[in-house]
Formats: sequence, structure tokens, C-alpha cells
Amino acid sequence: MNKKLGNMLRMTALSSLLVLSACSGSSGTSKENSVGEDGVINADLGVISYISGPGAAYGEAITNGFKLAQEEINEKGEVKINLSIEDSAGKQEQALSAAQKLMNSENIVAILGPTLSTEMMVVGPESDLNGIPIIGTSTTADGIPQIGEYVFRNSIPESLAIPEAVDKAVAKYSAKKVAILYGNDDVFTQAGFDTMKKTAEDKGIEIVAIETFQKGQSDYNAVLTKIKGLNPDLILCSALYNEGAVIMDQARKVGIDVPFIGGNGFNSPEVIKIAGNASNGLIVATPWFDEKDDAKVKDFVSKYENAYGKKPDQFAAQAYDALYIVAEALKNAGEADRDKLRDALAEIKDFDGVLGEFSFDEEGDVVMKPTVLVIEDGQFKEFK
Ligand code: 1QQ
Repeated sequence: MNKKLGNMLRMTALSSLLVLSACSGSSGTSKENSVGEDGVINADLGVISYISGPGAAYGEAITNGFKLAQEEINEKGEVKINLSIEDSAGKQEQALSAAQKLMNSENIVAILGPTLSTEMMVVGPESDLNGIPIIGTSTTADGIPQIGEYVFRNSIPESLAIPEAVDKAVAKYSAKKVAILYGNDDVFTQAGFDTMKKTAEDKGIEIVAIETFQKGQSDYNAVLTKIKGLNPDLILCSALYNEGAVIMDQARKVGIDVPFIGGNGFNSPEVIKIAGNASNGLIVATPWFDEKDDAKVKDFVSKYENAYGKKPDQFAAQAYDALYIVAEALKNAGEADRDKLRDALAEIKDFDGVLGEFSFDEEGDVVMKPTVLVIEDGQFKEFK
């Protein structure tokens, strides 16, 4: 998306939430004397995360990833990071008021989050207007970094991930017909749908059905029965983990046994927890694979497991890398100053994180190649 469209989205988002977005002020200069006598850069960062509500596992993984990175970075001593964590509950209004609270503190030098693209579409423009760098670690809809100069992300867009998964699955299963099922009340699930439709069309694959659902929906039987009758070779589904897992469970129950291709929302172990064996056959593209033969990945996985008693998922890994990217940019900026940090973030190139080599492109978007995974025997494995 171009800048103009980003600005249009900004205006729409702002006007629809004008009351809530009332005057956060532009007093936001960064903290003076952020560099101590010992040369350590002290930086206060705000975090907005989906910590309560139906998608809370996303926020749990994300905040765990931040906390682990924070501990390690602070131990090294060059940068001391303080995190102020706010819960958005996956809601636009709550994300925006959390952002305003953070933005009103002149000590906050940058914001990490929010979790959902739906939330970022209202928070990003505010942060940009106030000149506060904001970095999405899980937001994958198109057009997010294009909101403005201060908006970044280290999560790969749906438009990069989904075609990769579709290509591999279509080749393996010689698929000719697909059905698409998507949530039409969320920015990310709609972005996933747009990409799924375009990818199928570009590949000359017949789309036998396009069906929609909404957040919190619990019964998909009518739609799934209809899809079953149309006999698709694959089902492309754009959903957050809750709805996605329930859809897979009910699909297997009505006798649909073809593979599913999901977007970023499915990249959570919660899908396996909720749907069990019904999640087998789910294909996703992700920048994260915890079994990668890489010393950095192994070290992160074992530290995370020790700290939290479970393996890190993609959302934890993205958050972990994001905080290191901010720490690196702070060092390059030389102080905790919002404008200097923005410029330093834009300059980040070939950052070597647990997700692999990372660079921002000229719009603050991600350049990275995803890995395609499939759930088999209740586990994410490399899709071959
Ligand atoms: C978005 C997403 C979600 C799956 C994050 C949890 O990718 O909202 O952009």
C-alpha cells in the first residue's frame, strides 16, 4: 500500500474514534539526560499487548518474549530498559486509551505493540502524529508501516507469508479447487482473505466458495457442510486462533479431511491445544521454527523454557527480537530520544536475531523469507 492509502486509513481510524483520541498533546519530547554518568542509556518503553480476553495467549507469549529480552539486555549493561506494560484486551478502544496513557508520559521513548492489526490501525496514526516510534511485533495486515514514518514492524505481512504456504501446498496436493473462509470483522483476517483470493486467482485455481464469520462465533456447521459438498482440494482460512481452531475441529467432525492453509493467526500452539488432532493438516508460513539448527535459536528456546515452562512460539520470538532491535537502535542513537531512535530504527540492517537476518525496507516493513510448517501428529513440523 502506498503512503496515500495509509493516510486514508489513518483518517478513517481517527475519525471513527475521535472522542477517545482527544488530545494526547504533542509535549512528547523524550527524557533529558537519558544517558547516565556511567554511559548507560536508560530507556522507558511502553508495551500494549492483548493480555486478557479470548486471544490472551498471543499477549502472554509476546510479553514473555519482551521480558526475557529485557532481562538479558539489562544484564549486559549498555542499555537499561524499563517496560510499562498495558493490556488492550484485543480491543481498539482499549488499545487507544492505553496508547494515550503511555504517550502522555514524556519518558516513554517508543511503543511496542499493539498485538492486532485492528488495534494498530488506530494506535499507529496517533503515535505517528505524536512523533513516538511504534513497533508492531505481530501485526501482519498490509499497510501498517505505511501509516507513517514512526511506524515499524518486525512481523512478516500476510501478503508475503500466505503465497509461500499456498504455493507449496498446491504443488504437493496438485490442488485445483479451494474454498476460502475468513473473519470479516478484523483488519488482519480481511487482509489474509485479500491475499488468499489474489493468490488463488494468480495461480488459476478455482475458488468454489467464499464464506465469512465473526469473532466469537461458535457454530460453523452450516458453512462447513456447504463447503464439504463443493469438494475443495484445500481450505484457505483467515482467522485468529480461537475461531480458527474451532473451525478446524468442526470441519473434521463434518467429514472434511483436506488440508487447511492459515495465516498468521494460526501460528500459535493454542490451535493444537484447542483443536487437538483436528488441527493436523494445518499449513502455515512463519518466520519462526523452534527446531532450527542454530545456536542462537537453541539458546533462546532453552532460556525461555526455563523461565516460562513452555516453548516459545512465533509471537514470543518476534517480541524477543524486537526488543533487541530497539536496544541496538538505542545504542546507535546514543540516547533515548524519540526522533533519534526513529532514525536509528530506520537504519537497522542485517540484524541477526532468533528469526534470522532482519532488515527494515525503506517503508519500515520486513524483508525476510518464511518457513512453511504443517501440523502433523499434534506438532508443527517443516512442510516438505
Ligand atoms: C494481526 C495478526 C494477529 C494474528 C496477531 C495476533 O497477525 O492482527 O495482524
